[in-house]
Amino acid sequence: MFARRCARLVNSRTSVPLTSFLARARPYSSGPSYEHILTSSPKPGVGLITLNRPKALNALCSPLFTELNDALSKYDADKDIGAIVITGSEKAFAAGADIKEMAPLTFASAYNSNFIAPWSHLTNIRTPVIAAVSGYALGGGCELALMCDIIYASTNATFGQPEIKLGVIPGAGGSQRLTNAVGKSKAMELILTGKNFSGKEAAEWGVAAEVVEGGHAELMDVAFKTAEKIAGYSRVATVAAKEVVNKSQELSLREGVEYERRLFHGLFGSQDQKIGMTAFAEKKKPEWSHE
Ligand code: DAK
Repeated sequence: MFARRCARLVNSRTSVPLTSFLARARPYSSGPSYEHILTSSPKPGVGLITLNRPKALNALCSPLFTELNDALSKYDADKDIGAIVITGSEKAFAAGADIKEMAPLTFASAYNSNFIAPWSHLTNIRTPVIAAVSGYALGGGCELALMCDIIYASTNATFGQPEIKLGVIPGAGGSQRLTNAVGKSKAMELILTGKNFSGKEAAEWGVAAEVVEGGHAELMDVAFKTAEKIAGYSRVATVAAKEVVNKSQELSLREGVEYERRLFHGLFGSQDQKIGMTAFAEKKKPEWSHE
């Protein structure tokens, strides 16, 4: 099964340089066979989700989102997984929501079916999620990356919110999350003109944590290195750290600082606080219990 999936990946237009990490990858054992994504665990504690609709530049159709959400939920519930990486191909992270699926929609059909509501599921995932972006991350693809906790971009990454060119506006949080990242004036310029921005600009403007020189393989190396590092810490602490940083986007400074302090106090009830601080005092490597 996995060999077949890998072959599909090699033969597709994704041109992911597989040798560096898939040789060590294990299929995600409890994962079902997906049609539009690939899942594996290429490093200890790391769950990888590769968007895999190469012919449509990974356009985010509803079935893809159903699979993505399923894989995210399974990784989130897996005690062996401490970080998740979402990526696409060298050419496209995701070129947006599937325009061909959206084109015939009416208000009634979109409203009645709650079209694209499942998009926000990613924001409920408690495990840290890294987006590794090569190629196009447009519209919903850019919004998907913005929902992740850390973005790494390759030098060939092309971000943008081009919805204005289609007669609509960002619909999956782009107007809010992009504005939080780049500020109002720059976000207005990007969203009102629909112009793209590069991986280098994404890093300069704070959208991405880093732009990685080289191709997709180098990008994945950086993403895996960070994911493995995060997965090597106490899950109790990493989940709490993610939660408090996210609160900074929603609460006032005073409320956020109080929230952080409460959670900090709460961590003294965890086994891993004792394990981490005792290991430091004894000059040993902590063996986390994740409890
Ligand atoms: N949807 C469907 N198919 C797409 C697609 C997309 N977004 N992007 C590309 N494709 C398909 C193309 O149609 C083409 O298919 P075939 O013709 O071969 O069958 C194939 O992928 C290759 O594309 P191109 O031939 O166009 O490739 P190029 O290299 O020439 O151009 C491109 C690459 C990325 C510049 C171009 O494909 C492009 O401009 N794509 C559209 C980008 C875009 O406008 N994206 C934003 C879509 S709107 C919501 C949540 C989210 C959203 C809305 C609501 N709610 C929660 C309510 C999101 C909206 C959007 O994302």
